[in-house]
Amino acid sequence: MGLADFPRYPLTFGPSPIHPLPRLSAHLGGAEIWAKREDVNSGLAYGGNKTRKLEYLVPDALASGADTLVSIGGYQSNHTRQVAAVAAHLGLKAVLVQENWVDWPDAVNDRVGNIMLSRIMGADVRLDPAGFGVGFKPSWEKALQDVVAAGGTPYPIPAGASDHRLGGLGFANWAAEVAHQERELGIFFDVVVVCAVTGSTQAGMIAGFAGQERPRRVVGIDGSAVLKETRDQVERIARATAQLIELGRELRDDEIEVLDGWAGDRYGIPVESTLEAIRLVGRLEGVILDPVYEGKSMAGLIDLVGDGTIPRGSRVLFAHLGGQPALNAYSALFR
Ligand code: 5PA
Repeated sequence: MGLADFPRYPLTFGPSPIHPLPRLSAHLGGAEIWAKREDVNSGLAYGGNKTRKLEYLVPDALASGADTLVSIGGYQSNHTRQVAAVAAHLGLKAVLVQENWVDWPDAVNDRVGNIMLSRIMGADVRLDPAGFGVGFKPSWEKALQDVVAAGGTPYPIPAGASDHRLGGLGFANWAAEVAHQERELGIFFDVVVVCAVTGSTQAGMIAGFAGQERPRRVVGIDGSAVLKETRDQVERIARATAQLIELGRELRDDEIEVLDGWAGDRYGIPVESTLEAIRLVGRLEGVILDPVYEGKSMAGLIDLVGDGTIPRGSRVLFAHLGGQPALNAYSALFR
């Protein structure tokens, strides 16, 4: 079975836009930087990378007869907000376990931004004091049991829709979409830069690009501050996805590239380079990045272009995966 044989339930507007970032490129003085915009990919609650992943989970959820999507994330999870939106769109219920992944002192961290949007969309939002971790949690098991006890049928969606058989397909499809857009534009991106946390975004890209004729680098920037675990997630999901879409060969180790140095010490806490990247891209391009994910991957891109690791003359595609609603919980940083 190839990728095209998997059912896909459209939740996006279509191919997400690709455009150059000319003032950022000139400022960095090396490679030519472009962006592909998952932050504007859908009309469902601001979209984002999870909306694309969910396009491949929804047919499975509907086929299972589920009436409730159950998922998990931090208080300011973008993923759970997208699950809430998709549930509303489909007329399903959503139960969301929102854990205290980030020890962030903002007084409205559990009230504004993503979590507020999920509440507006009618999700059953359950705050839980557990800390960061993308694995399977007791609170999540309990949420599933509660749905069953109430006579419902849950469909479990793990953190970031990553540890799910179909979790890598959305971004394998993204890779095909990029190739199509390249043909239309008559250009080629040598390097893709993407933020990695639960891993299936980068993993799907790797599996998808691996089947294309012309090789390119897919550089993951760790946003978790636990490089080994992030790399393990990306590798495991990339290999499983490659097998699922019948790539026909094993992925090579050098195809799995996750770099650290921009996450700081802790997931969810921006560092100086994050804030500089957010301000720079805001001021030069009018493009908004968040302090948890995209500000960190952009900080990585800026340094890799600046020090020549991404050589002059390269054309770089920054995967903008969304996440701006969380900015509302970080207002103190921009006063
Ligand atoms: C997230 C994830 P992966 O988890 O697929 O590696 O993607 C990282 C990522 N950018 C990058 C944005 C805006 C993201 O939201 N967010 C998680 C969430 O709960 O929102 C899964 C962690």
